[in-house]
Amino acid sequence: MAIREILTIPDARLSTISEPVETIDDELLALLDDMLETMYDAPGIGLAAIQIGVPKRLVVIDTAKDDAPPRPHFLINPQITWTSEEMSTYEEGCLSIPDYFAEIERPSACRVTYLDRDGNEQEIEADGVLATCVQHEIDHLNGVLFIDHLSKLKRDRVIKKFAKAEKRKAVPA
Ligand code: GNR
Ligand code: NI
Repeated sequence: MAIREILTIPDARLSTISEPVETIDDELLALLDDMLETMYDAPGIGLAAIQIGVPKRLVVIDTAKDDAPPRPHFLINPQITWTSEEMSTYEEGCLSIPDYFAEIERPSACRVTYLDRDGNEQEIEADGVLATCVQHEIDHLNGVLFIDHLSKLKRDRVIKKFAKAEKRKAVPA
């Protein structure tokens, strides 16, 4: 297992639409393990493969409380099959947009189908933080970040701030 580097905005790779996984082999399982280790190390409650530069439709999630035993979920080719009409607002963050948080409105509950590590079809119905997190991660697979749900004005302000910080790193004063 290895901790991989997490891409941050304005890295253009984060806008990639990720490709479905065709075969679950040892290499793919090792990638899922790296994703989980990288997520726990960050720490975060979810991670999509594109965040470590791999454009495959893979997500890892663990929303268990810090004092509870770990409960990792591995989602291969996840698809949202239902969303509630009821919406809820959650303060979201993203490991690819460090130290920035904003309230985002999404469906309060959703159903998701996916393949697990053994290639078995699974379906979960999620609500609360899990529903928010699953939708946030599936957005990543489609090249969408949570700031894309903000007004253009707010989004551009965030991107500009990160682009400036990047420049300062590239050209030390
Ligand atoms: O760690 C994370 N926390 C979080 C909080 C609220 C809504 C979504 C998330 S996901 C985020 C990790 C991440 O960037 N996953 O893509
Ligand atoms: Ni994210």
